Amino acid sequence: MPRHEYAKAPRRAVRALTLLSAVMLFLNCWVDIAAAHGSIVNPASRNYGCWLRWGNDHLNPNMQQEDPMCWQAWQDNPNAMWNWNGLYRNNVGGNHQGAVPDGQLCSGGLAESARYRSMDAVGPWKMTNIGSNFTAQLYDQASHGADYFRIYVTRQGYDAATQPLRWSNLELVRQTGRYAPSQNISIDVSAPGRSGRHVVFTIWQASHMDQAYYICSDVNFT
Ligand SMILES: [Cu+2]
Repeated sequence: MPRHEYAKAPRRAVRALTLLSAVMLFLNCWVDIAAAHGSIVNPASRNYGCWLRWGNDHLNPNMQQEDPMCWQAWQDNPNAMWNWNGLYRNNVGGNHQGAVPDGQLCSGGLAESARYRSMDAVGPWKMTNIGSNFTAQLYDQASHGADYFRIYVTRQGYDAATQPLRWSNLELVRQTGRYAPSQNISIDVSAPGRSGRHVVFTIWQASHMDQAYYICSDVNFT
């Protein structure tokens, strides 16, 4: 082999690597679109909880009796459950209260869209038992990271089983700083002075673009 042939090999390797990274970038975007996003998995968000309990058993007629709120969501639009990780709003510019009206907090103000309006339904959503100090766990398949989280818990006296959720029902109990991209993020929360049924309302401001998630988790303070 002539001497100059040796010099071509590294160039070929660089070209192959460039192509490979282009392909990986493309795959990464594709995964982001297809598999998407995330939610609070513990205490489980409304739609993640439905997916967890019924995703493998969605034709079971017992759902109506055992889990009426998931059943009404399933009847209204099965995608509320299948797309449990896709409840977000783009380009809200940090004006969460402007974008999300009272009574629509659990659909992120998306009551107009058929997919998520069932999340705002008032009734006996299944709860996760927690104590005053608990950890909120985000699972984010796309590893968007976070500019911040704001975690609110309803005030004692509010009853999510009979009253629509309004901003005035909420107390901000935790505001965080930034989180680096990761599939799993855990946030310690303290919400003393509560018992029984409550809603944990999480705003997750993702970092990859102006994308805000509005997440209701039904909890029982024990
Ligand atoms: Cu996303």
